Amino acid sequence: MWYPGHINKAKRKIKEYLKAVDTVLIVLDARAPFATTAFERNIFTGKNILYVLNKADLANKKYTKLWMEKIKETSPVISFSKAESVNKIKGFINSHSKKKLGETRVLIAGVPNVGKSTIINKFSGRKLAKTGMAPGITRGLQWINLGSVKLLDTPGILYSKLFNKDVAAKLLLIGSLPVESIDKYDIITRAYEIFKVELNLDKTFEEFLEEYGKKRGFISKGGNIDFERTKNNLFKAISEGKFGFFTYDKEVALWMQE
Ligand SMILES: Nc1nc2c(ncn2[C@@H]2O[C@H](COP(=O)(O)OP(=O)(O)O)[C@@H](O)[C@H]2O)c(=O)[nH]1
Ligand SMILES: [Mg+2]
Repeated sequence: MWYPGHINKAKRKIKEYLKAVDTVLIVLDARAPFATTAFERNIFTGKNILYVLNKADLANKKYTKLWMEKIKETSPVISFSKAESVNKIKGFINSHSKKKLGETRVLIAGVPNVGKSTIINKFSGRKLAKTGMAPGITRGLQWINLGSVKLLDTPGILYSKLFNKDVAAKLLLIGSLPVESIDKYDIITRAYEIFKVELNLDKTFEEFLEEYGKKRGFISKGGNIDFERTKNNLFKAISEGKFGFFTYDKEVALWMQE
């Protein structure tokens, strides 16, 4: 399973910086709020934890509402998407944090690609943090100063071993795990099984790929479909919502925030 060294480094750095913050803004993907908690949340124990259900524009609204209600039972949460005004998050942080010496220091955390850097950039109004489709694009740690709020962007974190196949498959569907990095074929086929329910498909993965690759002209020299290219293009399209807006985590009962 994909686990670059920089994620280990990110965890060490986060632990170091945690001493300087009181509030942690955990960014989850609204399409998979449970799968996007696949990291050691106990490193944040004792901190004021706030949740953002991000990319709500790509999720099924009915489930976002259910997840909001569930998470609210234990922690403050808001839903968000990059099309909205960041004042929503500013207000949320201000109403749920205690200022120390006149300022609130907030660390933003989450698995790769949930939109942490995009939020930071909206906050600053400038393009400071690098954003992008490639998970792991945020490497170093940087503070963004905004009057009384100081924000720290961090690189994505994940469990070093994703034992749960469903979690890995959902992280693949939302683009938090790059498909190129997945060496276990059963995770890819599991992702397709989860995805096909949303579209009511009865095709096998191979049939679907064949059709998708042909339609886009991804043909290799021998005349067969270019499997790698088709697979990579397909999972990128799914994660960007090209097939529709789906919530893959439907069981809110999975939420057990201590
Ligand atoms: N549709 C949609 N895309 C988003 C949203 N937030 C971020 N993105 C996209 O998701 C990708 C990853 O964002 P980034 O901020 O780099 O994620 P990070 O790895 O958590 O820092 C980028 O292509 C963003 O444009 C959102 O609310 N909606
Ligand atoms: Mg980032």
